Amino acid sequence: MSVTTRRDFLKCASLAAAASFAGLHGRSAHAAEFTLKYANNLPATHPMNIRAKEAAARIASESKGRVDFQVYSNNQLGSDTDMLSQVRSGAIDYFTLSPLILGTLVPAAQITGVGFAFKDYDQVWAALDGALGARVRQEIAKTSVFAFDKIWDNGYRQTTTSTKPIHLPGDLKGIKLRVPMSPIWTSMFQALGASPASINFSEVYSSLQTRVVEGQENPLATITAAKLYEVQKYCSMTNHMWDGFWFLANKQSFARLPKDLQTIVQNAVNDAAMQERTDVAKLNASLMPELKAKGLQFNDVDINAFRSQLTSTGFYADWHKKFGDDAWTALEKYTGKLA
Ligand code: X2X
Repeated sequence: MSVTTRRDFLKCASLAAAASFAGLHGRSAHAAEFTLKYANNLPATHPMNIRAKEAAARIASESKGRVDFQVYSNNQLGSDTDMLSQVRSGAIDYFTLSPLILGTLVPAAQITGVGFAFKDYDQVWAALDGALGARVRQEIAKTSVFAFDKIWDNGYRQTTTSTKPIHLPGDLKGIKLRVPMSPIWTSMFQALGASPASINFSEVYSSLQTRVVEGQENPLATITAAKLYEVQKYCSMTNHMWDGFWFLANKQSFARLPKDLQTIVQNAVNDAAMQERTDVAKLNASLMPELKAKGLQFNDVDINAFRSQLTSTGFYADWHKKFGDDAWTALEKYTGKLA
């Protein structure tokens, strides 16, 4: 190729550099127009990240390489507290977070985590994909982020300890139990008689390993993915709350995308959420034998005894007052009378 001017030379040099980079890293020589960072707190093996990576590939294909949707699993970009402030500022573009931890920014979002509220998944999805979910997303949208329509699943939470099985609320008395950073989580386990400690998920394994706390609570799929069975001995099937993850988007970042790319991203992510829900429900229903084989000792509990304790200690009455009659009525439309 004959070089006639300095400009031509520089153009040839940059094309040659891009071609060699592409050869080395297997990527197209053309960098994406939009690089989007999605972060979460779950291990790479959890269905959330499996499905998120599939969505990333779908977004790259449907946008013809214009969007590079990057998945940062397992607290790579910081703790939940860090990632929440990053998605609010736009340092990251997307972040999946429990409605209850989001409660530190949007108190009304905690309503979907009221103890023993949803009896089964039919009630959960009717509420979260219905008026209650819409109501919560409306509150979230008053901040610098908004939530995509379809919430991702975490599942029904079970209580594990390294010291003793939990059969009745009285067994929780004085138990140093890790809970996520959320007012309603702390309130509920105080009402049940435990000594809750608010710790980000990024510190849970080490806190259990060093006995800073003796127990925690999570769905079986999350317990398995985070290998918490290595530092816990008992798993009591309390099913004390359903929990999920709102897919939060920074508003300014999303607004910078042309409309066609916004649609591609939202459709791929919402479809991934629906697939992840199926994966997680299947896993939570099937992991007990595997966890038993890893040494976890299981027991069932009398759920009514726990529910009665939340009634008698005024937990339901207190949170009914905090959320207000309107929101509480919107919840009980799906759960039935709670107290
Ligand atoms: O922090 C937890 O326990 C986890 C992983 O379940 C949530 O993100 C709420």
